[in-house]
Amino acid sequence: MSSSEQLFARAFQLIPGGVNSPVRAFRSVGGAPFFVKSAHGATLTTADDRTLIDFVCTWGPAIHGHNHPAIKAAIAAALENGTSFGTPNPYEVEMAELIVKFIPSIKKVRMTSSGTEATMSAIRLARGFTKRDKIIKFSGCYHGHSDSLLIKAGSGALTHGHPDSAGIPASFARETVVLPYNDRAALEAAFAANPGQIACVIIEAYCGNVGFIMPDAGYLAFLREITAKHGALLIFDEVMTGFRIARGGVQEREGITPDLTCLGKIIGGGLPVGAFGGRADVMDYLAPLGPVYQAGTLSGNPLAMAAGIASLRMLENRHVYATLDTLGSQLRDAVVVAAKARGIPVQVPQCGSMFSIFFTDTPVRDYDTALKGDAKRFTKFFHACLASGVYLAPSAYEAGFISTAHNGEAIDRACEVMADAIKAL
Ligand code: KE4
Repeated sequence: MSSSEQLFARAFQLIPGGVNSPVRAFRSVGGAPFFVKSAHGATLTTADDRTLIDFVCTWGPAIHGHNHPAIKAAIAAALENGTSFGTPNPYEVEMAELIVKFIPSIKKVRMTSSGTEATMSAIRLARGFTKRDKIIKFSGCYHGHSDSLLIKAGSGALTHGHPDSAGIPASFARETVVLPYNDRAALEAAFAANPGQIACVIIEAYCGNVGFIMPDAGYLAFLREITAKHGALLIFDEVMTGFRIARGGVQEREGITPDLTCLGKIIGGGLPVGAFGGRADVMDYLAPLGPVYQAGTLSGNPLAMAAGIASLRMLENRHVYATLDTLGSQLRDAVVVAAKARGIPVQVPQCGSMFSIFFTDTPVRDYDTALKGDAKRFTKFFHACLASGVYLAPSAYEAGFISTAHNGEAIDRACEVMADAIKAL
């Protein structure tokens, strides 16, 4: 078996940057990525036969740990009947029934093959339903890589967006208003400046793509109120937080009812899946019933549905979330205590099995304060943990994830490693 170094050299010749998704390239923390040949429970085994305790959990899906026997068995059973039919299949119905049961705001749901497709489709649906073109998103929130959503304002609250990515026409950027997260005045000003023009507001209600940031008390309720007042749809992007923060996602924990919700990750059990759903009157605007077109060759794929159903079935018992919160608190406390003893400023926002570590004494509440974190110190911390067998997201601006498989030895060992890494900073 080739080593990670040999594999990366070959990959680099044929795949841009040697990776199929940029964040995997270690560009923001330096060094070369390792290749993984297998994953079980809380650990990854690399092509170099290193065993790592994994806090990326394939960016969220592996809430039960990697290669869970129940998910494996479900995929194997479905595989006996074929891999893809291109027709409706029984698994899709069961998946839809589970999603609707777990997230009451979702009355109808459409499956996709990625979170990007889910948010892109939800935006198009909101524009079709409201017959308005502008959308509001928040700096620091990531909703996948569709053109309307890869937009970030310059400074200021009411700036017309400037594309973060090359290749996005300025005409697209003009339709996306980017606001600071946790800023009520910015929201009020944006709606006042664009009367009757905002189709929707899309938000990661708990941000997981700028590190982990939670909203100020009352902010989400304010957002729900102002969108309803102005006839704009409220879209919760719960691709990351759905079934993770709570069985019903952030909306269950916060008691907010969005008009549409985007899902992904956990509902695929590790296979490619996304979904979007919500109010029936809005969802019925989708083809073949309505004028908003949306489609996908592998949407509702039987293997992916079987894996996702097995994953969701293991979440029916809500006690899972108490376990995940205990694990998250244990990790947070280990880092905070070590940093205090070392006299290092640190913020460790954590809710259940999502967390991040910012090296700053400023409470992190939005993109600007997140950037105040000492990225150099994070990089040193990241590599010290990795050298001792603990793998964190290779970026200071991502969330960490914990699975039920971390319970016991893995979390205890990880806490030791992280505390030692802090002490060595
Ligand atoms: P995908 O298209 O990657 O399945 O989902 C896009 C997406 C949408 N919404 C939220 C809140 C998300 O977090 C994501 C994807 N998350 C990243 C992690 N920061 C995926 C990892 C990657 O890009 O490789």
